[in-house]
Amino acid sequence: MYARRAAKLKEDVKIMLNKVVDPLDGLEMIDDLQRLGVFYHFEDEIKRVLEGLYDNKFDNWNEDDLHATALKFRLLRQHGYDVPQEVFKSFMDETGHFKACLGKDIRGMLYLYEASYLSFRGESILEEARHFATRNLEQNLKRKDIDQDVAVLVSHALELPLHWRVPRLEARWFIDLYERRPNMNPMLLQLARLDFNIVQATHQEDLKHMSRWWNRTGLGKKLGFARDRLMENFLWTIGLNFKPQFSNLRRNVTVINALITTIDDVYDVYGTLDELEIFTDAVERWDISAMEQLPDYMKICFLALLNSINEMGYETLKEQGVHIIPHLQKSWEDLCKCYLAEAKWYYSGYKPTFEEYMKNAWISIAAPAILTHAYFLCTNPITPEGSECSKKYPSIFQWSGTILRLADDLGTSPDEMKRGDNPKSIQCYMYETGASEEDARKYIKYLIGETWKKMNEDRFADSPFPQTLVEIAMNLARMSQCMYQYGDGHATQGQETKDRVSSLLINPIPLEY
Ligand code: LA6
Ligand code: MN
Ligand code: MN
Ligand code: MN
Ligand code: MN
Repeated sequence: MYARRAAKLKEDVKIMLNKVVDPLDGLEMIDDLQRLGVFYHFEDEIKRVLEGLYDNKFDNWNEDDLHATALKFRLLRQHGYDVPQEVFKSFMDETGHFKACLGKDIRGMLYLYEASYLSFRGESILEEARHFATRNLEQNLKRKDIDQDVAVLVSHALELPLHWRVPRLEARWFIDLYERRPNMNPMLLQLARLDFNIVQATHQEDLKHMSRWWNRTGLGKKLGFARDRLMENFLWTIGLNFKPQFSNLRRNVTVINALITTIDDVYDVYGTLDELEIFTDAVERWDISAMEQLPDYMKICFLALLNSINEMGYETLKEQGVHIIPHLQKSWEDLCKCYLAEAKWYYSGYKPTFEEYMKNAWISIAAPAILTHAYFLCTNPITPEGSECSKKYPSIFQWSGTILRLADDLGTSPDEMKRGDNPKSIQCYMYETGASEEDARKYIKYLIGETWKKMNEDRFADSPFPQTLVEIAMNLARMSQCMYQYGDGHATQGQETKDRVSSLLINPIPLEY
């Protein structure tokens, strides 16, 4: 019944989208569809609307409407249209600052703020826009007479901009807010709620399957020192790609995440340096005969890795006739070598420079391993150019890994330093510059922002990757900013993660019939 109802609503929304005349109406509808999490049903229609707008070039942009200009800029850039930052020039005075009178328009400020996060390096107008809008929104939030629904939107935006937010989590949050909006479209609201629940049922199937798999491996029970975090490992995959047709990707990435979380603990928490050398060597050889030399607890871990990854390779060989195991293996070898380097730093008390640390750390956080596997799991046909991603990781893997690493260090390094671990980005920066921890943290957050700009630029570079993979790379960065927003959401089993699991995976949205 739900599926039939949703199908009908989808048709109605398509008709509505195709009838849009006023460009601003079209843009707002797209913005809502995205935030409500139902955009993926309307990719062709959205493209058509944006294409029509882009053909207008930049001369007849609505020069006195900040909200409209900012929205148009943000959506076009998000979808890969080359729009210059200069479209905001008409809102600035001769001194190169945004006109003070704009500050009265909170909605305009909010949209300018969100648009500024689509920036590239060195775009000074957008940099100025970000400062101006942030300052202004912070001040507005302090006003007693501010509209409560606006206040909720503004503080949500200031906490994390839309461009950095995980689409599925944002959808769950926005659906409730949208319901209260005076001019909301009941058809969109209904579709969003129904679709959320229908997709959630698919996620529950994925989770059941993966939970059985994890229990069958016995790793959680056998390796008492390692994090037993199937739910969290699965939650990441919802962040990376929630679309119902990507179950296979989510299931396999859950396996990868579980192996990463376990093996990371082997290196950081339990293994002796000698054992770690042997394990690294075994992963390099990728052969059953390497089992002989491993201690028992590593045998089960190594065989789980070998079997799981080879099985993924088997599926691809069967489906596409392509032999990908050497590529997958390479990413594990790189990962383990970087783990080993950190273990050596730790045991020798070595303090790398910040740069030396980061060269290793964007790989040791496993982003290249995750994204390499994701490439082979979401691409058909796999191409020779794309397969090169394991030989030389593309820059988008590096930006994604850099953000994941920095966000992880912000959230996990306090506990890691207490337990004993190699110095992380914060500590390396402090040793090298003499900065306080507070300043080091500020610097790391600044770097996350700068790295996002590079990621934004990469959207416009030639790439052998499907859009799905580019989205996954960005979503990995987004998910890390969410998981480590209040500390270590991956490991500590705190309330934030529990709430996210409940709202995304357990509780459906109540429907009125
Ligand atoms: C990192 O933990 C870890 F296990 C993660 C889950 C982060 C990214 C990997 C995924 C998505 P920890 P370290 C599975 O903070 O030792 O221990 O590199 O990583 O800092
Ligand atoms: Mn660790
Ligand atoms: Mn580690
Ligand atoms: Mn370590
Ligand atoms: Mn960490």
